[in-house]
Amino acid sequence: MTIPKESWWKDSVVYQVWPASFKDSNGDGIGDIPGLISKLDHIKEIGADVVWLSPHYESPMDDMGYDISNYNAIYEKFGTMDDMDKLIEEIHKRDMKLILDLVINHTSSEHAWFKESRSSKDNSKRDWYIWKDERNNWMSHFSGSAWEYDETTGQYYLRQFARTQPDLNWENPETRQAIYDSALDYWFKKGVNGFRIDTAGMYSKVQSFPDAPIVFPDSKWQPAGALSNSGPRIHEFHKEMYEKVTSKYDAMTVGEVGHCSKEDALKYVSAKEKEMNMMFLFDTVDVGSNKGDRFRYDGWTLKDFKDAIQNQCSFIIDDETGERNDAWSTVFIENHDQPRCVTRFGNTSTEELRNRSAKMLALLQVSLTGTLFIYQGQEIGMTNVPRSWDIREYLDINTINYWAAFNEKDHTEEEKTKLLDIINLLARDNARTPVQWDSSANGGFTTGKPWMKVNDNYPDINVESQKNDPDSVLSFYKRAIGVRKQYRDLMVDGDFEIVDYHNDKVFRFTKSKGTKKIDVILNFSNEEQDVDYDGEVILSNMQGFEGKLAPYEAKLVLVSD
Ligand SMILES: *[C@@H]1O[C@H](CO)[C@@H](O)[C@H](O)[C@H]1NC(C)=O
Ligand SMILES: *[C@@H]1O[C@H](CO)[C@@H](O)[C@H](O)[C@H]1NC(C)=O
Ligand SMILES: *[C@@H]1O[C@H](CO)[C@@H](O)[C@H](O)[C@H]1NC(C)=O
Ligand SMILES: CC(=O)N[C@H]1CO[C@H](CO)[C@@H](O)[C@@H]1O
Repeated sequence: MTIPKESWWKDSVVYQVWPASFKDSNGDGIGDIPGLISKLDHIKEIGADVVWLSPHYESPMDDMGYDISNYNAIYEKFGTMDDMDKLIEEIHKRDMKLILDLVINHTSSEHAWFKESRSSKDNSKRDWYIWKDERNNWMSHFSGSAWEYDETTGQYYLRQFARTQPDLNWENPETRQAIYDSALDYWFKKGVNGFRIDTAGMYSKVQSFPDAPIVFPDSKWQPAGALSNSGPRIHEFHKEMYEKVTSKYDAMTVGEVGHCSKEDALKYVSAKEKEMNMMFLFDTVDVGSNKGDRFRYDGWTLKDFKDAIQNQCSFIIDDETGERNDAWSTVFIENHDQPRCVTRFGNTSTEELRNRSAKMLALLQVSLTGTLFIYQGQEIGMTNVPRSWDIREYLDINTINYWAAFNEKDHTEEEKTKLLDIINLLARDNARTPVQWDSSANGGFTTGKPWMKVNDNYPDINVESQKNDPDSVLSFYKRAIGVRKQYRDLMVDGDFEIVDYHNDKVFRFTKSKGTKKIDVILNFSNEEQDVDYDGEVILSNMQGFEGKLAPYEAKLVLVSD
């Protein structure tokens, strides 16, 4: 089967829901599926075509649901299987599609498969996980050894994340089939339309499990790197999953592969490889940060930002011929692991600039090539948490561990303040505060006590107040997505070209297709400079034009041929 050239997922606008913080329906302070159903019309009105639901499965929640104890059950605080069936029905009723998170590198140690596997060395599922007498030097992504000693049988099991997240043994065909049946087929049969594939590059490990090369001389444990990332059989596994499952449905698949070269990335997403449709590239959201440690941050420049966007848009161009290749790209600037874009890349110093820069970033996003992903709250310009919040309000395990490790050593007040500034700018917690629905208590997210504090600015920034205001960020997102759909060939699929790469104040680029062209001008500066354009403005975050743009002013111009 070949993928049709213009597949539905290319044009789709995907709206990501992180269920714990979306909408609570029963007052327990945690978002849930009935809450999500009650807000589907909001998602539809923005212009979204697909809902991506972050993990909703049964889980002890050691890692916010990325530790699944049953692929065919729902985390009880999020609702029931009936609620989930209803969600699928209600989404389809609105002519939208649903994709789920697919977490199959590991399960929770509470999963029935692992309970059996650990029970004895001759259990029939022993080989479904990775057991060894001796451990190598691999490091867990959540610090320490990647191996956990299990007293029951006196062996170690591999767990590259938390100790309660044992890695599945993909070498065993029976295990793979069970994963396909339980984690994928079960949900396809219920009518879901695809998956966002977590840690999609990690399933195949070098089977001799050698020690990893030493990159941190001061540590006993070393990153497994290529011994477990894009390992020897990874493409065989993805091809099998495609052939046996995803190709049987008209599915959308988007992988999280982490950092890899374009050449390696294309092995996953080139259509002829028959593996997955597209993957996330992290260049834009990582600008200014060290790739292995986001809190080592030096600030970003507009040139870095342009480079990142260039990489993302030229992902579908063959470097040698300059022609289109057969891969597809993604566009995103927020997700559950990123801070809020208006704080990170815009300007929140005044309400006026905040509104304007949120709209400028919206205009940028809708103009870029690939499938567009929007994260809950982005559409109303939700911001990072205030700098004045106590560090104890941050609940993400990543932030908590980082701050604890930092404080084990001596630091000056100045160094502490600097790290707290960076945490406030970049922590994942910023994306995880509850969605601000209205100006009632807790932003209308819950009638109870929210599991995480609601951002104090909810009286100013909320869905209700923006819904009927034609000048709001929300109204702008709706309009911008409408323009993206109207000029689909240029905006979703046009050829991207930066006009003034060396300008560090203005980001100007064109998108073209045949003789048609749009000119996008974004003012990231506060400095005097004239600008000229030729054509009809079809989208702008400000009225009028006087030879120069205001700070954070953005214009999308349809160039006349
Ligand atoms: C935001 O704009 C204000 C007013 O022009 C300026 O003083 C400030 O430096 C800007 N902040 C950022 C982060 O660019
Ligand atoms: C910013 O947008 C909000 C929401 O639409 C609106 O209430 C507010 O008046 C705007 N502020 C300014 C200064 O434009
Ligand atoms: C960007 O905004 C600044 C501040 O208003 C202005 O001086 C400058 O001319 C603008 N740049 C362009 C290219 O219009
Ligand atoms: C970006 C992302 O979703 N990362 C996830 C990768 O997988 C680990 C373990 O499943 C999660 O903890 C991360 O959140």
